[in-house]
Amino acid sequence: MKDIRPRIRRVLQGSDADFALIMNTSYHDSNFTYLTGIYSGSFEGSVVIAEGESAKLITTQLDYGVAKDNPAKGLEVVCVNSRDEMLKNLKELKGKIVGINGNFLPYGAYNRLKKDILPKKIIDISGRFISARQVKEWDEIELIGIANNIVKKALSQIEGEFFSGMTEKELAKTFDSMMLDYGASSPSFETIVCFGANSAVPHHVPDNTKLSNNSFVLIDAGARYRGYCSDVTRTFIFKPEKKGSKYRKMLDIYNTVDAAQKAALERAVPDAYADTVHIAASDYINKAKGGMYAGKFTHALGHSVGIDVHDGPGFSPLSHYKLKERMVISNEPGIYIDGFGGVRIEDDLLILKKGSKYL
Ligand SMILES: [Mn+2]
Repeated sequence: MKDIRPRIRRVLQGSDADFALIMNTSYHDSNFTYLTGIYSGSFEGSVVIAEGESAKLITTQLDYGVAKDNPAKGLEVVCVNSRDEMLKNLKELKGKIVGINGNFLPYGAYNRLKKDILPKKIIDISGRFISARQVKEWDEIELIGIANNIVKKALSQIEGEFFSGMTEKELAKTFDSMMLDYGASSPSFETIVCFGANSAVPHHVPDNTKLSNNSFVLIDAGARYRGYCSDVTRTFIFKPEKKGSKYRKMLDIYNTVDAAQKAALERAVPDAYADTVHIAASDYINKAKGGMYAGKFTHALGHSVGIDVHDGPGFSPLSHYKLKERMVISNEPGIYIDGFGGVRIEDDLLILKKGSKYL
């Protein structure tokens, strides 16, 4: 059985809040998943309140069954039949300071909540959630690992599905169904497939571009497994013309990105500052080949991966925090040449007690 108590402890330790309150609207706050361990159901309008070492989930008939089917150590489930009953539960809370996730709760819902729980004071503890979630529990890492195995298995076999003239949309569809076959509950985000020059656009949306010989195929995808995500990118060269200059250029870009990813990996160790990992990759790219690719790595090197694909802080020039064991951060350098194409290689990195490894 899942144990949510360490998560609650991590969120509340050192916080001014007496308890944490996460309220879903028609949207779902991923901190709700974090505090309950429940990754299915909609739980629209449901509330979870975490205090001390335990959490109380207040929900309705609609999702009560799902909640009952997903018991967790430290979690109590209460079913209410009306808004009045919900309010009664909120009013019974003893503490004076309520911590909410200000990054999620819309202004209207916040105002209603404020009235409902008067005279309690509301503070924003979104930062507590971000830092708590940045260091994963081992059971979370296991699920991110499975989500990684699924996407990597599909990526290792996808080349067999390539054919001249197919569209990016067709390949994306094939890829998604492979991930589902291998156990994903869904893609963790909309699969990115880029052919040829489209690979120079980091967040290109798959369209009807047709696959032609001697061109890049970039696939950036992830699987969701029991609420946890993976995010992996591979760049292939379809039917290369190995003697041509275009191929040599593509290969050179690829090898430069690959080496940059390895340079970053070497720096990703406990107690290193996160920005130094980004800088290792960007310096490598900027200096390679006498500066031929300077300025062509145009985004941050990585982001945390967890319940959300973009789960929190990662590797960027501004991320001046120390890496800790059990953080999971993507390592995804890229080089993008407008009108020609680009390469990105991405793996999800787990920081270990010593060093780090790819999931
Ligand atoms: Mn990513």
